[in-house]
Amino acid sequence: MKSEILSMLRAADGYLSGQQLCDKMGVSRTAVWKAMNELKEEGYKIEAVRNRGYHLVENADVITQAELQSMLHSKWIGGRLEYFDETDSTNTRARKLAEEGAIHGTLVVADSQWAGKGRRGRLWTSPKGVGIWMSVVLRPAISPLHASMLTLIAGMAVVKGVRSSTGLNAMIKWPNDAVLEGKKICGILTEMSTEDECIRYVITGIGINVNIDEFPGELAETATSLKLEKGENIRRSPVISAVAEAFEEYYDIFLETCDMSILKEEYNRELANTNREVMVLDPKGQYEGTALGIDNEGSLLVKKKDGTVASVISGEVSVRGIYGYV
Ligand code: BT5
Repeated sequence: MKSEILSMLRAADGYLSGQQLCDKMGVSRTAVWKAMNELKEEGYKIEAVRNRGYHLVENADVITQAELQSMLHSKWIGGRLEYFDETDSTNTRARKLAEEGAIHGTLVVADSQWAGKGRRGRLWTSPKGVGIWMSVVLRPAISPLHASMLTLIAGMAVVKGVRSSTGLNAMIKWPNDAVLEGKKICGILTEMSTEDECIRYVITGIGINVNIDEFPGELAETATSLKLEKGENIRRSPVISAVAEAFEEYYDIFLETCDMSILKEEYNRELANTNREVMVLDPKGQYEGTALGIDNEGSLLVKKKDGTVASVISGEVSVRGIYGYV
């Protein structure tokens, strides 16, 4: 009921009387009044004006189950939605749900994580109320060999979603970051479960720093948030919604070929690493070179000092800028 009220208040573009809300939803005045009070307690600013009705003052940054339901316009992402005020890690939650049979597109969102995960056991700082910590359960009928490209798809979706919802010109740092002004605003963690060389499920976790004012210790050098770059508070739910829609769009295109051939050109335009001097941190030995862009398989092409071009596969190595994070 609360998500319906939110949708109706937004669509009303003015005031909506209690009676109109009761009639449309077929509930009592008391039920509407109770739901309004709950929404106010959750942080929404709802004005009630005598003889005119209710009006939603649209700038509170609230994420709840009802808020997300009323804001998501995606086709299949969020078909099942699980929201948590706090959790260990949305990826861990999504994994458990997937093991229990959760459908393709199940979306897990948390307001805070106490054990947010980065790649290879690293930690992801996920403070309360100021970030987007979300994971999607995917069940693609593709070879596990192609699954790492889903990270690239997610990167494209973040960049497009952030741009369309905030106007900020985020770029991709291959393979799993999005950056603004050379600093990290987003990290992506893709995990997979396979059986007999088939994918059982993939979890794509996306963390976006939205209204974080300050980063602890070393992160102060490498991380930033949408708020720090834009200079104003940003509502998270429209960003979640825009990223989900963009993800669906790119996912469908990716499935046509199971590689990056159609998306490569756009990806490379959004790539912050292009033509940058990078250090490839390969466990077999690190080397420097110039990043050229990705190939059809999603590997990063790096021109080495001796003129040869290496194709760097994500998952095995990290890439760092020589003159900064990118
Ligand atoms: C990542 O790993 O960047 C993947 C992060 C994925 C986070 C999302 S949140 C929703 C979902 N649930 C999870 O539990 N995880 C996913 P990696 O490339 O390994 O980078 C990790 C490194 O980024 C850390 O070692 C820190 O140096 C840095 N870092 C940690 N928290 C950060 C933050 N909030 N913003 C920017 N950098 C951060």
